[in-house]
Amino acid sequence: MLQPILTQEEKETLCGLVTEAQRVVVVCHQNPDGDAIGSMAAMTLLMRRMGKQVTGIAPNNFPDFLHWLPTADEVLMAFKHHDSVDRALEEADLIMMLDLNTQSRMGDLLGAKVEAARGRRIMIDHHLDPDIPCELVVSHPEMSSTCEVLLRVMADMGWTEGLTAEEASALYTGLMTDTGNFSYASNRPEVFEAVSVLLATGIDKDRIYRNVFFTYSEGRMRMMGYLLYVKMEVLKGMNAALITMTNEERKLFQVKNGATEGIVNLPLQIEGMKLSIFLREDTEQKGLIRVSTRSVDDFPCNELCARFFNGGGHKNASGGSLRMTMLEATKVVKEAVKAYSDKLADSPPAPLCERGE
Ligand SMILES: [Mn+2]
Repeated sequence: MLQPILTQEEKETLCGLVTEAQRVVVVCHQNPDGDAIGSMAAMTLLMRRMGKQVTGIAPNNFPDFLHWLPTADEVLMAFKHHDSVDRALEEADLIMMLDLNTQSRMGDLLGAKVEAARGRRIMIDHHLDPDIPCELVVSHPEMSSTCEVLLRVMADMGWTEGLTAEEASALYTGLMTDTGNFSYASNRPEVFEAVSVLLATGIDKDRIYRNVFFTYSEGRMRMMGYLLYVKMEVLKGMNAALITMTNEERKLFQVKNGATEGIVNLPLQIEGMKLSIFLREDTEQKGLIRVSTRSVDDFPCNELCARFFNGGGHKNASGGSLRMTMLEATKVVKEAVKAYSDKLADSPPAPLCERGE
């Protein structure tokens, strides 16, 4: 069984906020992912089950592979549905912020509108350092996803009584996408207890997997094959790989914007690989090369990107850009890899688990 995460006082606060609210707005972060849209969908369905009027608002568009989620097609976009967004926020008694910890994560436009709204606020999230004044903050950075936090909140409140398969499929999507289908951030046994609760509603998790991950176009699949077979350069001895792609090459495959998403992750599947770098020509600005980097373990992509690629980000995932030709950018990559040779070149493997004393 799922252990409680809310105190008695928090339960009473949440119960009061929900009971007194008639109109609820649910918001998520910019460039929404499966956890953002999944938690919004589940919360929307839950609040409707409790008789509330609910409006979902996202700062901007989300990927096509999330549109099958229940209620996803009614989500308002702050960047284009100005009037309906203003009206929903004006009328909201309660604003629920999901999968975000700071105002900036909603983008300037929606962030300012939410700040100005008079409704009371709840945050449910799993990012470090929550930083928005709220009546109730439920923040659990140790958890896999906001969807996991939300399910635990629902269980504490007794709202999982009558949990529907639609709600469960939305929550499962967030758990699945934020853990790379349970390949990271998912070692806690509670993750699988949560999954078990969701599966008990009869959802088809295999179909959800296909809906989200098996959605490439034929062109995207062939482009991936080409980039791996023809364009991937493995920097021997450095455990690093480089893939480059020009706009000329992109045209060969007639792929949509966003089709290069995820390409940078692929070389890390080679045994022992520590760093992967992907360079692509920007589709709009001539002479601009976009840089994406990914690493495993302790290799600091953010530091590398700040030093060589005018960028930054997270330790294992960062990006930047260079104003130069692809040939020149390739040279910068090789210099960068050389500068980090002490961290990249072969060393004895780390033990899988610490030995007890
Ligand atoms: Mn998340």
